Amino acid sequence: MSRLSTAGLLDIAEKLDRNVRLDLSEGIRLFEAPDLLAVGWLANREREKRHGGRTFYNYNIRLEATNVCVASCLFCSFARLKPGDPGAYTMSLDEAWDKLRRRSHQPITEVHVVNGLHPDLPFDYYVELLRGFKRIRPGIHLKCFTAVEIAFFADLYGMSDEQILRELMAAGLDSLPGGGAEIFAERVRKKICDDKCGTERYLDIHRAAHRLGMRTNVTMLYGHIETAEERVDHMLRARALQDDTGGFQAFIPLAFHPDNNQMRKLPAPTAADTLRVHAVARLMLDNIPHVKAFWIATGVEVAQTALWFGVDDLDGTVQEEKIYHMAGAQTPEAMTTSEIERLITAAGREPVERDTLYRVVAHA
Ligand code: V47
Repeated sequence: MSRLSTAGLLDIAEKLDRNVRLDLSEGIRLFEAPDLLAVGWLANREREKRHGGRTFYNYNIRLEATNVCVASCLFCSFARLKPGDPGAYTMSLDEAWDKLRRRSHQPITEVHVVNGLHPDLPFDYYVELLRGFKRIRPGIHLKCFTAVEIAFFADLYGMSDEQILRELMAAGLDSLPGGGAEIFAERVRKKICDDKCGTERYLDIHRAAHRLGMRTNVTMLYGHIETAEERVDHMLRARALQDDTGGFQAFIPLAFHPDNNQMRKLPAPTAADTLRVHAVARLMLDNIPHVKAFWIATGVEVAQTALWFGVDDLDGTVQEEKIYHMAGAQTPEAMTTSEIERLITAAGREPVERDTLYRVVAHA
């Protein structure tokens, strides 16, 4: 208590004790308080209230079927503007399906797909992509296409966002990943990703997905030009939608990686910043069950440390990843389930393999 008092956080601790939610100014204070361990201690208390020491991970693969993209987000090192540009690729459906097919010996439970916004592919490409995955493995969970992709499909193929979601669900879509959120504040969005789906539409698409019965995640790209206030504002907008729908499963802060993109002059966020962002997210988001450290983005060691700073989930095995590795990530592209379990156990936490919907996976 005396440490919280010295840190100037006693009133916040008392509010949390009474289950009173924190407001914008308190969120900013949590970013500004010098005592990172005091903030982490509070976040850990909230984490343990919800999950004890349990730490979730899943056995998944990542697939980026194309990096052709009409958007020009300043932070992106992955996108190539046109088919035929150096480094541009689009997988055939068979190549994409093969990523799952050749892993038939692995008990994978999720395929996570994120793509560039390709201007020339037919809608059928995406429909068939999903159908093919389900043919190969009927029980697999398909977490595919960010809200930004859904908005792009709707505009390109002349359908409503909801129609696109319904058609993709009919083809096997099970949930939406959280990508494309970046920072909700219009000032930042205008500077770093002006030519893709805006904040209101991102949130509306998640709202529609929740209404249709899907679960989704929400991300936040941090460590570039955003202020502490804009980070907290981002969290509060996610919290407000969650009050209405309850459909978000996890909040995922994503650390900005500066290599090979138009913001390369900016330094990458430090470990202290990463730990704090995850901790503040746990403290502000009283209604989102999970805070995930995406270890590819944070680095393995920081993700492990974050398990004492509010984080209860480490994403998954991933196996192949391009978006971060093209932006300079030094992390491996894959971890085995036993490596993830060792990391969690060595941190004094209890590993739990989950499926995408956070049901415990028991292997025979
Ligand atoms: O929206 C792109 C980010 C996101 C960079 O829902 C970058 O479970 C840092 O959303 N530096 C896509 N970040 C990945 C994503 C995700 C990851 C893990 C789990 C889930 C989930 C979702 O990657 C993009 C953007 O915010 N990104 N470039 C970069 N240079």
